[in-house]
Amino acid sequence: MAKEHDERDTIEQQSESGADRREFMRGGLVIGGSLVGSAALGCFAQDDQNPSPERAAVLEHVAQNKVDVAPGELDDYYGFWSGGQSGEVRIVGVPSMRELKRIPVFNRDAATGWGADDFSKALLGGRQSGDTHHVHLSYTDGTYDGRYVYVNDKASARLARIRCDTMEVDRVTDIPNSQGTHGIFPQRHKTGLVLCNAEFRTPQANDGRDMDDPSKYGAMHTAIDGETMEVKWQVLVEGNMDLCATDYEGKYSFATCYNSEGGVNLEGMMAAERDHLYVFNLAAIEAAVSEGKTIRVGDSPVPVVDARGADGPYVLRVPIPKSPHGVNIDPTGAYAVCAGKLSPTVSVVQIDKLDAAFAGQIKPRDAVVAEPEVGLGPLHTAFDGRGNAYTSIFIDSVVTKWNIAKAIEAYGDETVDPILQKIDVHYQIGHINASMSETKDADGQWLIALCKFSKDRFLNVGPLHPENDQLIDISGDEMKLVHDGPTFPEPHDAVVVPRDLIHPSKIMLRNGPRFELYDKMAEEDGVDLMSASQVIRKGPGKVRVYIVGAAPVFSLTEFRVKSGDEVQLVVTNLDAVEDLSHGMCVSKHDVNFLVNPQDTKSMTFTAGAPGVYWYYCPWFCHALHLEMRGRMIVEA
Ligand code: K7E
Ligand code: CUA
Repeated sequence: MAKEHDERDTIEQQSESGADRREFMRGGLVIGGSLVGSAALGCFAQDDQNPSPERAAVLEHVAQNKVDVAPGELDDYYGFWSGGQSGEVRIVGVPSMRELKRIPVFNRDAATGWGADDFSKALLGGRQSGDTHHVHLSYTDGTYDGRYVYVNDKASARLARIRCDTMEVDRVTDIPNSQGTHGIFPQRHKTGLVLCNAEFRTPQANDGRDMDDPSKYGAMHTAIDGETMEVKWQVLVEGNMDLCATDYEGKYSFATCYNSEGGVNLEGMMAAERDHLYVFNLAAIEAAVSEGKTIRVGDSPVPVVDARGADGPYVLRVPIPKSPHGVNIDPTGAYAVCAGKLSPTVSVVQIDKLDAAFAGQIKPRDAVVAEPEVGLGPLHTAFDGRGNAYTSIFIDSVVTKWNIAKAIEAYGDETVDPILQKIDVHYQIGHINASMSETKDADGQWLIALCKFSKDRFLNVGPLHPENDQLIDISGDEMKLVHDGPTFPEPHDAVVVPRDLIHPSKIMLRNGPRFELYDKMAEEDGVDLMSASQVIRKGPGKVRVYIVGAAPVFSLTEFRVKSGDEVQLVVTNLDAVEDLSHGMCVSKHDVNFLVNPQDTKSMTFTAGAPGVYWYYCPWFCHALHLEMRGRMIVEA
């Protein structure tokens, strides 16, 4: 990990940008005061006795507990927000709550051309929408390693990966035999598997069989390799699966199940008083896969372990009241906390009791060691690294802070009250997350409350209101609400990561699957992408046009094609200066895409009726930006 960061640092230093120098100077200026701050905090797991200038700046800032980030100042944390129905991921600065970037993932994005340029269109199979709920970063040794962000698509059962160095999607995996891929979670001991839950039960295989017999439907818990993004195996269970979690050791993964009944309508899904937490025994499952104790479902080549029915070596069902939603692992790795949704309780499962439960020595329910009442409609839980938990309560519109050790004490001793504080949030909170909450380095500084309704909190902007992502200071004994953050619908989940763990490049890195595609194309045509400036006829009705751009000119100020030609326009930005993006827009052809510094992109379209069509750079790049254009001459 350290080595990779070093390599990226070198790349950043080579870019020699003004902002690099500014960050460096800023870090240098505050280093004197930083040791006081870090001693007072004592909660970062990294080497705080000898902090890097970057980390020293973070510690200093956090120690002062500044909410306001003044003009020109940088946030202490990166927040990665899902984008819900927008199909994207957003980067939000914490604590300013300023939206810094939108990363298109499963959506067609007009600003960048994502979903329409050749690479992303192929990656998404031509689909133009998605529904992102859960974002999680890759881990090494129980904490974020700053390499990847994984995000689900509930709409089309997919998992995408964003590279943290370029902040672009490089892989998308279609998950077989699944619908409603909802909870996802990467393993935490290393960049290993990413586990993905199918929320919807479907016929297995879904090829026309069993359509009218829901008792035969099932759902898949899918393991995807976080490095290769290949589907490794699936486990078939009878109930549905909602949220997902992994332990810190690589032994188990978890899924909440709110429809153990197998209902297909509301009444049916709510019938039972208890549903359960599925616990997946990963070693037993992988042994079954390697021994071939698997089935195939439909056309998919992925091995499937059939674990439907009763508890067995692969899956354990821990009874949880009632229709549970979130499952979150505390930063010590000792407990899985399941939120009851239709029960006012959260159930605390002690993870080191699960081996005995798998061995039949105790009942699965005996692994539950606490069940405090937290309010009406508990959904998700975050942690501060000081033994406290924060549960989002949807119906009551509050966040309940409670102490885990006290809750365990209170289980059987009613005189103990584990509830420490309830704070109003506005309104109808879904997810909640705290800075580094899902790592062993939970630092107990900031809590993000993602509220579904904003009602009266902002100017009325019509029937579709913004969401309200609120910021709560949890560094002291009491929670304090410090900020309202309107967002476009609908981020479900967010993770908050100290800025020194993330090292994006300021210009494009010419590697990865997209550049494999372009390097192959250039080799085939015998051209150099960094200078190619020509029209190549690839066959009847097919033309490839290479253009390079450097502010404020394109290398071709005109090119000729024939009406009806399939035209592939390949554009390289030669500028290696940060912020100096160009783009390519062809009038009246629905062609419009971004080309970042040192980037190559392409889009394919059909040349229209004979005539002259101006193409131009749509990104403000130079005083002569408006002159950065040329003519596509379409002949009959
Ligand atoms: Cu609770 Cu999709 Cu994570 Cu929404 S899910 S809130
Ligand atoms: Cu290049 Cu505007």
